[in-house]
Amino acid sequence: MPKRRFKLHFLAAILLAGLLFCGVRQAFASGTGTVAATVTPQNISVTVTDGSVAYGTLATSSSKDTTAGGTDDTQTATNDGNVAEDLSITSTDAIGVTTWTLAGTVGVNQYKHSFCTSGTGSPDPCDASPTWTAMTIGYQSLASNVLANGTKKFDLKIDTPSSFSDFLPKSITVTVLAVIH
Ligand SMILES: [Ca+2]
Repeated sequence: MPKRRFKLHFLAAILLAGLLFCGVRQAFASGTGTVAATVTPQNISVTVTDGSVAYGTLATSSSKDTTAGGTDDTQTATNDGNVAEDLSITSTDAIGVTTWTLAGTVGVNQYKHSFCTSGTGSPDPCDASPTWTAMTIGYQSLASNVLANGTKKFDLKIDTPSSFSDFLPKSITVTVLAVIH
């Protein structure tokens, strides 16, 4: 056998032995196990449909609501997040030239804006014997523990001021806030 060829064979044998040695060593010196982990990003979200109420043109010291006996425009808050939520509600003043201040009673340029979630009506509970709660600038509880994809129906009611300083339209924003239950 030429010397050079023998050397190559010898080298190959060493490499092969090395590979075998490593493979054997690995098989006996360690092992692995796995954990398949998943995570879902928490989403806290709420939508209100249809999200628009028009009370129309109203006289002083009058009221109008969104029940079947009023504008028949019950609103639905939907938990479109992926965790159970608590919902709360607030109203602004009525803005436009002379602001109507939100209050628990009506007065001069002072109005009341209420919400209802309970009554004896069906399918809209507030269509009969509604329980109204005057909204405030701060949030008040609208619903507790609304499950993901769950809904809460509510109606709104306005009581107009005892006197007006102007006769131009007023804009009000009602906001529903969702926090994790
Ligand atoms: Ca509407």
